[in-house]
Amino acid sequence: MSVTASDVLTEVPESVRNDAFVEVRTDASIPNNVELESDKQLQRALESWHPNYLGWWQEMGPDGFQDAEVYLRTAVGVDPTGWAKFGYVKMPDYRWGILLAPKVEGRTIPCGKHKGEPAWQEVPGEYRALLKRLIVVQGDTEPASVEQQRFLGKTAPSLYDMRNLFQVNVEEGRHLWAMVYLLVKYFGKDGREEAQALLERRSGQADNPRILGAFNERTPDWLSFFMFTYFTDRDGKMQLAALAESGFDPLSRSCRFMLTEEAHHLFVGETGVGRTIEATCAAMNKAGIKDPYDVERIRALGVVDLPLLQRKANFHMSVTRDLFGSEISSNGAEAFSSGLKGRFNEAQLSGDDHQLIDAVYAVTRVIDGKLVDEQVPALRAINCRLLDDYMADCQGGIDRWNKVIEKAGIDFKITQPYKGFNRRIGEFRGHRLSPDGRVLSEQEWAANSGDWLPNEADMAFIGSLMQPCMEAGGYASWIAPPRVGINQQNGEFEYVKIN
Ligand code: BYC
Ligand code: FE
Ligand code: FE
Repeated sequence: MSVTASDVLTEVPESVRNDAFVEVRTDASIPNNVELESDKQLQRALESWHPNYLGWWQEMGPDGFQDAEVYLRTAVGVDPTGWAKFGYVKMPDYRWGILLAPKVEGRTIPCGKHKGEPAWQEVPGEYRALLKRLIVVQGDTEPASVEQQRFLGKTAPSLYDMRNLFQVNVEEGRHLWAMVYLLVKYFGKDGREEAQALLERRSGQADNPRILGAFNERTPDWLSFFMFTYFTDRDGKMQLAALAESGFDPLSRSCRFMLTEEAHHLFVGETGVGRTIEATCAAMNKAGIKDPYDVERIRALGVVDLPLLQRKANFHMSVTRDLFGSEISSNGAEAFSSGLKGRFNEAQLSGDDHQLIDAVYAVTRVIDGKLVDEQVPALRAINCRLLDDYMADCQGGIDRWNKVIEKAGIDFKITQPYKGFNRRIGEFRGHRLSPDGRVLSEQEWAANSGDWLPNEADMAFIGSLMQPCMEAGGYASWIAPPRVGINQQNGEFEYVKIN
């Protein structure tokens, strides 16, 4: 499971892969391929934001380890086969750059009312507010995730994992830069104010929280981190893919390049959960435990029982599904019909008018306590469709996790809970649904939810496992080593040199 270009590309949607190489100015004060040097006003605005960003990084970025030498990749180009270079870097010295995927000559708006018109190179005036809102919401999630993951370094199960955490963190920082570039370049004073506000909101803080729900939840342990990077970074993948279809070309190009980095975040999540499962199955087999529900004995082995993994997955899946917004949404319709945001793989969808004028889409609703599939105008169901595509996209890694369990001869299967399970946004809000899709009474929910979502004892147990392992080549009891190192490094490689 090495991070080769081809592995990474399987996570990057076909329609957004890059095909041409564009020179990146890596020597500039802000590395970029957007000719920053030729726009002095923009350069000054970004240079004045830079120290505030670094201040935020010091205050809210990884706690500790800021002096450690971390084996990180840095984006130095936008060619998918050779865009990154690896080397030891102290995180505050990371070269956060502004990188856009190459311009596609003659690109047109792929969907909505303006379909077929040349893609916008400037902000379309009539959609300014909506476009800014989409960029701000996207931008807000990036620093939020860094804040959520802030304390994890101290309990890293290995230097390899610690390095992956910091890699994800610096790249989420770069994603913030990507959105700030768009705000500052294209939205004048408003944009500069929004860029500043992105450094002021704080994940989980009551008086100035991050915008979207899942980004105010805690990521208190490594299992949460792996579930987050598998499930929540995958919302990132889907939303970035939808924004990569934007008729506003600078946003499209930004998101196309961000997707290249996103693939590694998903890899960290998938393999992190996968290695946790591997350690559990190996320990169970060694101890001769066949029953995955023999929880007390399994936990005594210092590994995570599979039912607990399922509950953690249930939690992360449900809060992430909320990130798609209401299934039926006029905002969603507006974003699509204006051409600011497409569907997943929009340009590849054949047999479709890309305008959805008369199209309908089935949305499941709860009506009189029953689940009913209703045909809704497809435009208004755009969020629902992206959510459905997301759920399909989640399944691949889950199937691979189940293969590990099956191979170990253990009778257990990780599944996706029903779409409406534990939802706070959209059609299922205010209803209680079981993971197998039954509408429940409040009493039934209260009696069972502890079996479906992590309970206090679960979280305390996971907490107790979070003992750091910081010698090169060593791993905590609950997680198996990776098959292959980062950039083909060997098993003893010192991914983080802690001074
Ligand atoms: N929590 O019509 P509605 C990533 C608000 S992740 C709180 O239902 P809409 C990453 C909504 O803002 C990808 N509020 O939905 C991952 C609206 O408020 P306003 C992030 C919510 O607007 C890991 C109101 O409810 N990118 O990159 O069509 C690590 C009614 O909204 C929530 C994007 O999301 C919620 N869950 O859709 C690092 C792409 N859901 O405006 C990074 C950009 C909805 O009335 N954003 N609301 O005050 C969008 O496309 C849309 O804003 C959303 C919401 C899909 C998020
Ligand atoms: Fe991101
Ligand atoms: Fe990410």
